[in-house]
Amino acid sequence: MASTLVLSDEVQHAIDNGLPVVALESTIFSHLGLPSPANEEALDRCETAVRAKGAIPAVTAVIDGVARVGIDSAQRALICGPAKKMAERDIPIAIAQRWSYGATTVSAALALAEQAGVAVFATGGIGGVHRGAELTGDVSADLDAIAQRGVITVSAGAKAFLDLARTLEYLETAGAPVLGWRTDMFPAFYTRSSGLPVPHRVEEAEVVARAFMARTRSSQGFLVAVPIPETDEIDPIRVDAALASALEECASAGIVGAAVTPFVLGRIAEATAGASLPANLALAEHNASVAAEIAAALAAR
Ligand code: PSU
Ligand code: MN
Repeated sequence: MASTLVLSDEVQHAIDNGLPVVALESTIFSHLGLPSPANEEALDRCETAVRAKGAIPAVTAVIDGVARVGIDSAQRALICGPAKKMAERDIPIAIAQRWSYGATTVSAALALAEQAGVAVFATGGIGGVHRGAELTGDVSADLDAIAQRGVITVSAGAKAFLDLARTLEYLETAGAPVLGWRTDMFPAFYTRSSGLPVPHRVEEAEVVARAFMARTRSSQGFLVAVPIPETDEIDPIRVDAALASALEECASAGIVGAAVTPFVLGRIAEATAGASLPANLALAEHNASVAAEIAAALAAR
């Protein structure tokens, strides 16, 4: 894989010169993450938010069998199109089989970011421990990647249809610090609080950067949990009702494994009559902005 990782000229230049860079996953921008044209809007808004804070955005993907960190303008249309979902374990297959577009999940994006030397990564929501994982064993590979890749992940907590308490327990066991961004509570994606406390609260990017520099192994990753902006939050009662029926439908339709997340997200979007889409865009943009602040604080050190 090392020999086939390609950086865009802009990202290569930024890394060579110690400029702040923010890696982005591509699943969220593909047809798997958001419907068109919301996915294109998401990409625009995330990139603009990163640049507004003086950092360089670096979308991660496998394109025509080549692992990339940073895309050029000709590749943007592809990024916003149909894709194969690609976790970290799938990267070598995507390369060997020359997938036209493997969209990175959090775990895949972290693997490519770390290899490229990018220290900060922004996403919408991470995967985690699924409800009923004691029976299905469904624990997202995102969690181990967050703990084991030396990269700071910025997300709006984990998706609300997960078992958030167990997700936090898992991160504790795996050794990933969870930092609440100006909050004491772990956020639940569409809503600002899951009701579960985070172990540490931080107010400033500078403190995140200082903590990251002080980590006890270079392979340790951090999770910075950023609540969705107040004005974009969705009514938790509406979300819960939509979630419950989506999960029931998922179970009765026999949907398992990697297909669960896209299915449930699609059903929530339908059931909340589009309220979840603007919320998803707003939180992704906000996370990108916070990530860029952290990347700038790191670059300044
Ligand atoms: N959150 C979203 N939309 C998504 C995902 C997360 O709002 O599409 C994607 C991310 O790429 C994340 C992945 O890494 O789902 C997790 O999938 P799984 O649960 O199968 O590990
Ligand atoms: Mn899974």
